[in-house]
Parts: sequence; C-alpha cells; structure tokens
Amino acid sequence: MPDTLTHGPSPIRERGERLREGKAEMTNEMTGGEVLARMLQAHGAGPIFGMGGFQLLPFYDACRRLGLSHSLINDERCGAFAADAYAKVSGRVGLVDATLGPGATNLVTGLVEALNAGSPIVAIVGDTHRAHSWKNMTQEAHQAEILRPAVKEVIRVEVTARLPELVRRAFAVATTGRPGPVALIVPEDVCHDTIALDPESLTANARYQMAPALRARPDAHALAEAAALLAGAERPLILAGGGVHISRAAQALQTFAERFQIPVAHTMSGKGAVACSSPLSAGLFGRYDRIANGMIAEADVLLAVGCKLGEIATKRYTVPPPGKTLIHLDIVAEEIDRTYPAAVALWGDAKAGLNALNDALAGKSPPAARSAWSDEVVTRMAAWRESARERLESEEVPVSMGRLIGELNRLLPGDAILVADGGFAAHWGGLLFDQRQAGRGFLPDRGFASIGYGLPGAMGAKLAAPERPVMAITGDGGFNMVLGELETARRMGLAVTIIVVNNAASGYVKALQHLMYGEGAYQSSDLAETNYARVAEAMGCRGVRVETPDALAPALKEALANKDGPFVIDLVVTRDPAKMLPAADSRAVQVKKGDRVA
Ligand SMILES: Cc1ncc(C[n+]2csc(CCOP(=O)(O)OP(=O)(O)O)c2C)c(N)n1
Ligand SMILES: [Mg+2]
Repeated sequence: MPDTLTHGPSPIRERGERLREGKAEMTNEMTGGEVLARMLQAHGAGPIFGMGGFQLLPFYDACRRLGLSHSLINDERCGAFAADAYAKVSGRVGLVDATLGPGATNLVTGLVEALNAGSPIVAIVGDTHRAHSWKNMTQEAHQAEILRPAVKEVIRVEVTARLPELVRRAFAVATTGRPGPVALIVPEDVCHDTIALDPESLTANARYQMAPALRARPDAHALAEAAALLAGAERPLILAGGGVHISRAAQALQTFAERFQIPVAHTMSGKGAVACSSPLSAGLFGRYDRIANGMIAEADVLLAVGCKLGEIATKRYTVPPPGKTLIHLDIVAEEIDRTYPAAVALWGDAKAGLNALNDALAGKSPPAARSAWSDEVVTRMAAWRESARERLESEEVPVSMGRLIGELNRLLPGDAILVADGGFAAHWGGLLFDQRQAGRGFLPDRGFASIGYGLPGAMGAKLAAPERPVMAITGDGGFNMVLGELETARRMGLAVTIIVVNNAASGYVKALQHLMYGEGAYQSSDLAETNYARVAEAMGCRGVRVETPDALAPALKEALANKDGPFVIDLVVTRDPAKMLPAADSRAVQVKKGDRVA
C-alpha cells in the first residue's frame, strides 16, 4: 500500500527534493520569447523558418540557447510554403515566424495555401510594443485584420503569463477539424517581458502535435445508408481528394478499395490515395484525366472522400454529370452539398469513416457485376498507357514535358516525393506521374495554386522526410519568384532537386493568349532567356542544363545520387505556346464562353 505521507503530492517537499538534486529554484525568470521557444520545444518542434526583426529577438535568442532548429528564410512567404510542405509530408505542425508588418503580410500567400489545403501550421508574428502602438510605430499595420481571413484563427497574446496556454491553443486549433494555419501574434513587450515560471510547467498536450489530432466517426444511420448503397452498387467509384492524406488514410482507403473491388480516381492532391500502379487506380479526374471522367459518367454510386469537389476536380462543375448518386465523406460538414448534391452525407474523418464503412460492409460480398467493372480499369488504363506512350517517350527537341514525366516514372524510387509548382507542373504531374507507393508522394500546392512553391516546398518536404529523395518541378517564372531560397537550401545543406521547366515564358498565360487571341497576340508573358544552371552555380549549387531528351536520364541520375545541397536541372522545353498545354493540342481546342480549357 502506498505511503501517502511519503508519496502524496507536496509542493514543498518537491521543491526540497529539487534543491537536493541540484536543480534550480522552482521558478525561473525568463523572457516571453523563451517561454514561447520552450513551448514549441515541448510540442516537439520541427524546423522553424523565419526572418527576424527587433520584436522577436528574445525568441530567436532562446531558440539559439535551447538548440531549436531555426533557419533564416529569405522571404517569409517561402517560410510559410516550406512549413506547409513539411506539414503535408509529416502531418506534424509546420512552424514559421515573421516580424510585424511586412513580415506578416509576406506570410499571407503561404498561409492561404495551408488554409485551403488543410495543413497544420503555427505562424508566430511579432507586433508593436503596446505602450506605443497606433502612434505611427515603424512597420505598424492592421496585421491581425490582414491575417484573419488567411488563417483558421488569429490568437494575440495580451498577457505574458498566458503564453503557455495560448501556444497549446494554437497547436490544438491547427491540428483538429480540418487542420489549418494559426497566427500567434506576440507583441514586442510580451516577447521582451520577463516572467517567473517553472520551466517544468511548460508542457504540451501530446495529442495536438500531429494532425489529425481527433478523429470523428460519421453518424451510424448515415453509415448504414452508405453501406447499403455501396453493397448494391455494380459500378461504384471512389473520388479521393487531398483529405485522404491529411487524415493519413491512404492505407485504409487502399484496403477498403481492394476488399470491395472499388476503383479509385483522384484529384491532384489526392494522388497516392492508392498507388498509381494499382489495378484499381483510375488516375486523375476533373480538368485533365486519363480514363476517370468516363468512368465517373458510367458509375452508379460515387464515394467522395476528403474531396471538396472544386473547380478543377469537377472540370468547372461538369464532372460528375448531374444525377449521380453521391456519398460524400468529409471532415468539414459545409463542404458536403456545396458543389454537388449528396445522397448520403458522411460527416467525419476520412480514415475513421472508411474504417467504419468497412465494418458496416462486413460479410457483404459485392454484386457479381462488380468484378467486370473493376476489370474495366485495367483494360482502359492499358489502352490509355498505349495512347500516352508517344508523349512519355517523346524524342522531341526541345524536350517535352511528357518525356520529363516519363523519365521520372522510370527513375524515381517508389518512396520519392515529387513537388509540383502551381502552374503547368501540377497538371502535367497530376496527369502523367505514376506514384508507385500509396501515401503522400506527389506534392502540388493546390490549396492556392500559387507559383513559386516548388523550391520552398521541396525544402519543407526534405526536412520532413530526409531519407526520401525529393524533386520539384517548377516553371521558370515560379522559380524567378523564389530563387533567393537557393541560398537558404544551400546554407541548410538540403539535397533537393529542382527541375526548372525553362520555356522563357509565363507559359500557361502565353498558351492561353495563343488560344484565345491567336498567334503572336502575347502580352506580358515572355521572360528573358536565362540559364538557370548557371544561376545555380553562381549561388554555390550544382546546376546542369538539359537540352535534349537523351541528356535527361543522366542528369536525373546524377541528381538522385547527389547528397550535397540543392541540384538544379535547367530543362529547356518548347517555346511554342501551341504545344504547352497538358494533353490538349491548342489548335484543336474550342473555347466555350464561360469555360476555360485549362
Ligand atoms: C502568384 C501567382 N501569380 C500568378 C499566377 C497565374 N499563373 C498560373 S501559371 C502561370 C505561369 C507561370 O509561369 P512559369 O512558372 O514559368 O510556368 P510555365 O507555365 O511557364 O510552365 C501564372 C502566371 C499564379 N498561379 N500564381
Ligand atoms: Mg515558364
């Protein structure tokens, strides 16, 4: 029986024991910045990107003393992009900080990516000293208002002693529901303040270090309805979105699909819901597809999982065609019925929902016609592969995008991560890249589709999975936006490969101008001819220019073997705007009023 006198809680005795053990007093004077740093540490902080200013200096100093991984980024937007990619790959909370004013506003694009894509991020933002605010303090702005629509929650710390509680709150908000970014605003006087705190009271709730922190099962009645529909379906199809990866549900989805022979089509963000090599993979659906849009039209029951059914996924709201029976599983209730009416609404976590459906269908075998339907995927995909061969193996000079993806399909190991920038890269990659392993292996920034994500995205992905090869495809325009981060990647020794698709143009825009206004009618869509391999070399990185298809494989192999900092492949591709659109010959495409071809 425990001796309560000896073992019961007693602050006085504990204090005596600590003193005997040589530990410091129960309370330590520390700055608000140190409390913040210690709280991040308690939450198992991964890499933090930031660019300092006066206001957060005590935080920076505490990061130094505590040995946190904090790195200077050259543009706060890229810090948010890197944090987003880190979160997307690891499921852990991405961390970024910025000084007040321009630092805060520079974060916005990256934060909206995280908001729309469901990435857990805590962004620490400095602010003015409250004794002087609103007296034309330097760099002062209505930053909370600017940040508010870009994040799930703005939390402003008004009392230094509340820092531990509010950091815990920031992590909880970032990792629950649909995960997302939280702005934690720390005024200068809070960060520079000193406060007496017991360092051991600076604890985290382990639950909120990763997303999804909490999982909700959909309503039992709705599950039974969905199970009945799926059990009777002869031609069911799963539509997988990025939510599958946010929920870390790829394995559950693959098991479910295999068990009930249900083919799986995916959005760009949902690639990897099942391996692209799976006999059940129907590939990309929506704006571009291999075979999936046709199968959606023929399906009798659709199960959308973690998928918002937005513009690109639905080919501007024409896929699926009207009248389909849709079961919609999503963690955000208001996504259900937003763009397509759901016959059954499954409000809950993707993984928990799939497991629950699995249970509800236990003992039920699919109708006999199901296997003919799932066999169709294999037959149609084989025919598609045959039709795509010319593109994937193209000998065209300059090198075609199809050939690039063909080489990546051949050479990338199964665990590789391919980051795709916001322009063509995501469409080409989404359509043609064959990810051989289920899980998050294709990383486009489809939350906001900003160009410039490729390089910082690759950096964040590499930090999340140092053992996996990471390559990014970016346009030259996107790369121009962020190339200062080559310096960051080099300083950090990040062995990432950046493939710059060099068409000396804002190619997507030029291709659309070509299509809509005719040959030669280009406005502000040309870029100066630039050799990005030389740029990389001048910045102390490896750079290789590729101008012919046969030079591509050796360059990619060299890049894969590289372990020393960034490696840039400057890939010269067509300058003909008629040839730039993925899977569409601009000369044959008809532009319908109100629609867009790409
Ligand atoms: C921040 C931002 N500005 C503008 C756009 C619109 N946009 C989409 S693709 C594209 C062209 C980008 O050029 P580049 O990065 O060279 O890629 P390319 O299309 O030439 O392959 C532009 C401007 C965008 N997506 N993001
Ligand atoms: Mg370009």
